[in-house]
Amino acid sequence: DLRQRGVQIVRPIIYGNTARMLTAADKAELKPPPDHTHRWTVALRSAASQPTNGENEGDIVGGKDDLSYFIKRVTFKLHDSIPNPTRVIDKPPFETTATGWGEFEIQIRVAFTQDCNEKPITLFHMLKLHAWQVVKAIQDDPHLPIPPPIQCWQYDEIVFTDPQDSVVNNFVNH
Ligand code: SLL
Repeated sequence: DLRQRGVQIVRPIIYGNTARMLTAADKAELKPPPDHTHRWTVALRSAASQPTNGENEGDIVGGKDDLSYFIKRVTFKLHDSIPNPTRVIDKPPFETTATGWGEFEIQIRVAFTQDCNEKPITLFHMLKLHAWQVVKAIQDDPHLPIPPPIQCWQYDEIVFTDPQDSVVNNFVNH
């Protein structure tokens, strides 16, 4: 139970969502309820390395760095209207996908590996589906093409103060 006094470990993360409007092909493939308008993914990722610009659909925004050397589990608590609203993710990628129509706050609980001996943290992300200026333009002109996918991310840092002595080395190479 030894801790390294005066040491701080800082790991940059991003959390947030991508979303896009359902296309005719999505509707054929996924057969969502008729009131569903969007398909979205909420995720927690490293912000440490090799970011992509998220320009292409399916791009992973944020680093490709694997957070599982200190994160044991990420639990996404979705709106109760969504099937299976508590999504427990035990290995990377720490993300979950759904279709729906509405925006709501998602609770993201991050549990660390046991050897870190740190309390879980909770992050909150407001799911974003609609780029309002684009929605307005489509209302005004229904012939406009489908709007581009949305990227809505928040940067943050996970900080361990006086970390457990036995885990400090795990962080050196990341
Ligand atoms: C509210 N913002 O405050 C709304 C909630 C809930 C969105 C939005 C349901 C998807 C499904 C869905 O999109 N819920 O039926 O699977 O009440």
